[in-house]
Amino acid sequence: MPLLNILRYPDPRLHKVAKPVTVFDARLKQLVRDMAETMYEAPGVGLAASQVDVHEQLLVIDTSDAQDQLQVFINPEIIWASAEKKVYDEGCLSVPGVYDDVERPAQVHVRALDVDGKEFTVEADGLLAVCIQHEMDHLKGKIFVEYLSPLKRNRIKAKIIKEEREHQRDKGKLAAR
Ligand code: GNR
Ligand code: NI
Repeated sequence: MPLLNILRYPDPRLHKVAKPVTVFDARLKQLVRDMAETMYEAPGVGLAASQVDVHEQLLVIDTSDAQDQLQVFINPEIIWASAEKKVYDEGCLSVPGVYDDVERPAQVHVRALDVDGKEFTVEADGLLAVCIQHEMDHLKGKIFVEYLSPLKRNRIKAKIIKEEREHQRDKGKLAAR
């Protein structure tokens, strides 16, 4: 049951740019299993390798209600995006407790490889389209709060730093007992 540690904003490692996957071996399959388990446990509808400090172009998504339709995208590319945009109230496992509106293309066509290195394409809309774009941003080192105004982003950073300080203080109290 190896759950991977999810990096939290503003960790600078979240801004690393992921490299393409070139080797499709047992290690890759194990990483996919661990990332899927981590995503389901969180729980989240997607997870990018960058969030677990693995800087390779790999993401897992499951937007199904029953959480039984895992989709794996390796070296994903957006080959078409609609002119039509949609706003979605996004959240991120790396920015817990923060939700805000982000505008993105409503539909995208994505080309990617599966765990065996076989190419496929997906035509996505709705939450899946949002999620694919959100996860692909992670691979480029981009976090959804970077779409928000500097004012909002600074408020989010201040809130996270305050929460972290309180967390550390509570841990200290426990240790002193
Ligand atoms: O679990 C998640 N939910 C979500 C909701 C709206 C828009 C995007 C997402 S992705 C997020 C998981 C995550 O942080 N993936 O990187
Ligand atoms: Ni995210």
